[in-house]
Amino acid sequence: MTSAVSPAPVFLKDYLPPAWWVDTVSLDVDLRPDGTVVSATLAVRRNPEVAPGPLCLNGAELETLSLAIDGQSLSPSAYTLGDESLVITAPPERFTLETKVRIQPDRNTQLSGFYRSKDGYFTQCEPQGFRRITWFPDRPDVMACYTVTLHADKASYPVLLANGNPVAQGDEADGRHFATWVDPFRKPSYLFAMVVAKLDVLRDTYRTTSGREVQLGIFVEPGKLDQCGHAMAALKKSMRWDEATFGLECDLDHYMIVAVGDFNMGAMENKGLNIFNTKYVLARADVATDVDFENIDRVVAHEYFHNWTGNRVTCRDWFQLSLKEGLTVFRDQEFGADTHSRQTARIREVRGLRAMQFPEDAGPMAHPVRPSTYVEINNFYTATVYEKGAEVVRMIHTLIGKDAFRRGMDTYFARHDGQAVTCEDFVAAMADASGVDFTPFMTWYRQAGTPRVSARGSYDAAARRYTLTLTQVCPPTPGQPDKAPCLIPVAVGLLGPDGRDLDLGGGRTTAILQFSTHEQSFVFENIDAAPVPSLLRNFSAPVVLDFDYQERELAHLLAHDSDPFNRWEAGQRLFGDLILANAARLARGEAAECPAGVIAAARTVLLSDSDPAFIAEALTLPGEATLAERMAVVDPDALHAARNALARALAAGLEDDFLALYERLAPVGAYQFDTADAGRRRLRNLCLGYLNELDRGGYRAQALRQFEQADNMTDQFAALATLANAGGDEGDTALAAFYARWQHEALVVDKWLAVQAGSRRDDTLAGVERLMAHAAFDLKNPNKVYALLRTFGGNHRHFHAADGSGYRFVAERIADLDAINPQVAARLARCFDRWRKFDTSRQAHARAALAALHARPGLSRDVFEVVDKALV
Ligand code: 0A1
Ligand code: ZN
Repeated sequence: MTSAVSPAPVFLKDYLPPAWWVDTVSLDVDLRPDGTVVSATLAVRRNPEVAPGPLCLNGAELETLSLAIDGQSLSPSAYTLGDESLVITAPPERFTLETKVRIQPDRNTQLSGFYRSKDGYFTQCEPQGFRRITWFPDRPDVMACYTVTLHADKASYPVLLANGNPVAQGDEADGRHFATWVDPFRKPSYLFAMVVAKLDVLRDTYRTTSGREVQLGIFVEPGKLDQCGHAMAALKKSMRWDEATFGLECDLDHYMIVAVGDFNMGAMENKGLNIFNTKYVLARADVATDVDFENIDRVVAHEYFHNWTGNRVTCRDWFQLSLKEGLTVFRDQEFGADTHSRQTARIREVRGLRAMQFPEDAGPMAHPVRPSTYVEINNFYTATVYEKGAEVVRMIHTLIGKDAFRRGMDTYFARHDGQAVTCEDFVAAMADASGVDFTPFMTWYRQAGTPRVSARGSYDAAARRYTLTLTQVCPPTPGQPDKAPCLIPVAVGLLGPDGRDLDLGGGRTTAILQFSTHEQSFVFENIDAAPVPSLLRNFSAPVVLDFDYQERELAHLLAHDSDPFNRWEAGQRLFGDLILANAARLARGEAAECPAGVIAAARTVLLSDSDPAFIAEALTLPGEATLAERMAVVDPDALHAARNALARALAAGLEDDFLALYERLAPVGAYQFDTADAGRRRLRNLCLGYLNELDRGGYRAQALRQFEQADNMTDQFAALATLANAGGDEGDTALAAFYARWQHEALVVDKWLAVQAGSRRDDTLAGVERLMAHAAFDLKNPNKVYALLRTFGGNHRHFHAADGSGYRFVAERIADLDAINPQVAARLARCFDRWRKFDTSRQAHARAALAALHARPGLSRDVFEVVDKALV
């Protein structure tokens, strides 16, 4: 669908190198009550490799005060000034451009550019926020050295930070002060950052292997220093890990992390001055869960790793976003696997991929890892670019092995340090270092959609031969009706009747098949008995794999597979198949069933001596959004009821085991965040959750006791979540007590909002509507919006309510929010991605809600793109 004012898309094929380079940037930033005056001095020179042309600078919401070239004020005939562009028609070959603008950070509710938050002023420049600070060729292939001087009132804003090293500071008249920072590294404008605020700081130092001392600082809201220790430890761990794993050292004298409560995303890797959402910095046992602690490790590492993969080597243009994001997610995943548990890390990655990226890849916003067109780049910070991008890097790692991958990384940095490059450059480094031809692999970067692989096995007893035949298809996606086959690494093992791995030749128990055509057969010789195949071990490729497993084969894999991922996977298939079959039964008015074999298989896992974290993952049922992808027409009520029915059946069948385990796993000693303890807590809380499926007052009382007595947020919140989903009054009691206790901890209030928005209770929408008016909610704060509204949008049964109430409610909130913060509004609009998978009545409600949104005058480009594509 298009409208008369459709914003124009941008295309990768139109990329042209910049006609002008900027070598140095000097910024003087003066914060005054009537706005901030930014004076910029740019050393500009013509790019000799490009045909001469005008200098085009980007800007947005800038009040231009003056323009000069080489000290001479620009004559009006020399330039064209628009709202969002400044074109200097025929500048000299090399010149100094001076511009002076006023900006209004206090009115900046988009949180892009320079904006006000509670404790001061902060920046967010990726991808196109720098143009909201000053006129600039705001594209990542223009890299410059920056010097920044900040001036502000000293008492209100004692902290003045920018990228690089502090070189001067001092007092000025009228109680003001200044600081000058010089960043010796050339960088694209999206990595620029400055902070003018009142903050406390936790300082530390780090010595690199080569002996360089780095000053570390974590800046947070006054009074929160006791919540910074974990992030500081994570930073130092990440630095050590990158040295040990990739030989990459920190190149900076100062590495600062600043936490801000108003932030659109998780965190930002600005050179030497990372700016983080408080959610990924602040943690203390009583306010943060084990999952929060682990996420902080991952996000701190992610931003630190960007210093090499993103900052030292950056992206030529925004189509290459996955060059830095896919690779950096892969690196943070590996860090997480090495730091915590490799097997549970992989399970969680895949669970996340299936819940978020697979639906994206099957919906109206589907795009390749390296998109070829976009309307609004902010809409492309997606699960596909990040998580599928990481899977693509992981497949390269699988195909060439760890050592060649390391050589590929070395080659990449040797070739491209200091450059802005493309995904092809990265793959070429891997190809050259390994000697492998990656031409057939490039489909993964170009093609959207999740390939579907079907496997068939046949065993020839006389020939002692097992033949595995694989076929692949990739469904059409917007703009890509016909798909080419992908090169898919399929890791395969064969389990013998005793559950042991068969020898696939030379003692190997896992083979990596390179599956690259529509259909291919792979033959395994010397196989003595019909095996059960263990396919796609460790999830070796981001595909959907179909194999017609029997229930007993899945139970065999669940009990014996030497690949822990596939043990988990077997359980997910067993549960998923049963839930879908039961959803169909319930929709026909029949009762749900639970075969004894499924209960027995679950008991075997529960009572096994596996790692508790693994047991918990194995007994966590697949999510509704993930299962919905397997239904031709989604019936969210039947799906929800079928999933709950299985949970109840498992609880009834394993009640004594859950209870015994709950008691056996009771904490010994005070809380500490540690992988093993976290695993035990996770399993114990899973037992509590299952017991409460039985809807008994005694188990609710037990949950309430845990809620009241816990010395840590993990156990307290798990009990709260159990009660908030259960019947009885205990949920309301706990919710009220939780808010009374934590109302002054913003991040804990977010949990309180989310647990209500995600609740199964029948009156959830009414509750969310009430919470919109609660003092705890604020539509201007992204974390609050994500906690309440996006969680509701992910509440499968309530968002997709048959009467359309969920759709109408969320669509109206998107409209309200669009006037404040288009990026966050567009993220919320993604809740509508899968509306076409539902019945015609729900579709009619969703279409009406989307059409009303689409018709609104003044819709942002961000929301327009999402809604327009949803309606196509
Ligand atoms: N590069 C950051 C993510 C990020 C992207 C955009 C932002 O604002 C619009 C903020 C952060 C990362 O990958 O961590
Ligand atoms: Zn990133």
